[in-house]
Amino acid sequence: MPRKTLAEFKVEHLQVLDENGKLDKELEPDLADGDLLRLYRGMVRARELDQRMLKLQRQGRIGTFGPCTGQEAPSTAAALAMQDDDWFVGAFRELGGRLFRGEPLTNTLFYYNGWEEGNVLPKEVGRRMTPLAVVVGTQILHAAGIGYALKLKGEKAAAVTFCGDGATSEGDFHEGLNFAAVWQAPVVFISQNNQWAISIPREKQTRSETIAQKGIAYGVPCIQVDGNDALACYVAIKEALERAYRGEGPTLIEAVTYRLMMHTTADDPTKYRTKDQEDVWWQKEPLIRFQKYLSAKGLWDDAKEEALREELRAEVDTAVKEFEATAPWPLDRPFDHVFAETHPSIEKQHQEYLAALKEESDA
Ligand SMILES: Cc1ncc(C[n+]2csc(CCOP(=O)(O)OP(=O)(O)O)c2C)c(N)n1
Ligand SMILES: [Mg+2]
Repeated sequence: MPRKTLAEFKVEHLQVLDENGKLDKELEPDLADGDLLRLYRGMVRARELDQRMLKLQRQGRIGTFGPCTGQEAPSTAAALAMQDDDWFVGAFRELGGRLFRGEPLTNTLFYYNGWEEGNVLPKEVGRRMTPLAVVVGTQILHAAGIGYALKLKGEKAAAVTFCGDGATSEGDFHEGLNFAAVWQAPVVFISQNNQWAISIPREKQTRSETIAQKGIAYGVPCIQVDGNDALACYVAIKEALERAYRGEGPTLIEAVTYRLMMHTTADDPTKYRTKDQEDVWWQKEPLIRFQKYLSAKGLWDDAKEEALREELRAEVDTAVKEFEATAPWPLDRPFDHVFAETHPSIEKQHQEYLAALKEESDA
């Protein structure tokens, strides 16, 4: 008997605003001018803090961090599309979204200076935002579990989680997608495909033509968007959220973007990629095209741009001053947070650590 085709699949790509700022009017989301301006401001705010942190790190004033420059669109658009009751479950390259959800700049600075206290957010902000997840892929499982819990509780809310392209090769990604699909949990999975997992280019890391298609195996609706196009990100995320609120389960969104900076400040990308490669992506970065779009709508001009940049730089300056004026937390503070109650073996290690610190300072 003849072989039969059982199923055929397709993966859609969505772009609303191309790299020159040209709009596809048919696909333009129905956003109020105020929301468009908030979205732009959110992305520029992340860029300003990111670039300032890079200088601070080079001056030895903060520790290692992973810059988000060039990747502002997906998480900021997500934060705009989300309701307060949705959970923001990020990895470590979602500065735009975190700040948009209300994370104070000083918290970011504390965290990247090695103080876990940076993750202690004001109550309303931290209520539905998980701490940064540096262990690649773990947050995907947290989001799947949170989505499951939201469904059990009958809440009309979703978990929105982010991961890199490299993270999609972790077991956690596949378990998270499968779990959320089986339970039809309200989860929006966003993979920021920035083309690199440290020094490994995407082509060497997966044979899949797209990251989006990885959803198909699990029965998860999927789409690829231009991740440097904040409008495309917004449209896809909003659709995914609506699907989740309707009880129709998870969605996987691949946001195609580029890591314009180093992996972290401990990395040197000149060892594995060329400036020409980077320049191609600088032409496609997300802020300039959005600025062109706002200008074409009569919402933006050079004077507004200058005023915004000045205002944000002042805000960052103030945050840096406040951060540097804060007395450091005691070095043994992490021991207080391992368990809610004291534990003999942790206490033993605590005492050893205090003794080692004393020895070091006496030396
Ligand atoms: C489980 C685990 N393995 C390895 C690492 C070291 N590591 C940190 S980031 C990273 C690459 C992540 O690449 P990707 O998921 O594409 O995210 P990106 O850094 O590009 O945003 C690796 C291997 C880690 N933090 N956690
Ligand atoms: Mg990556």
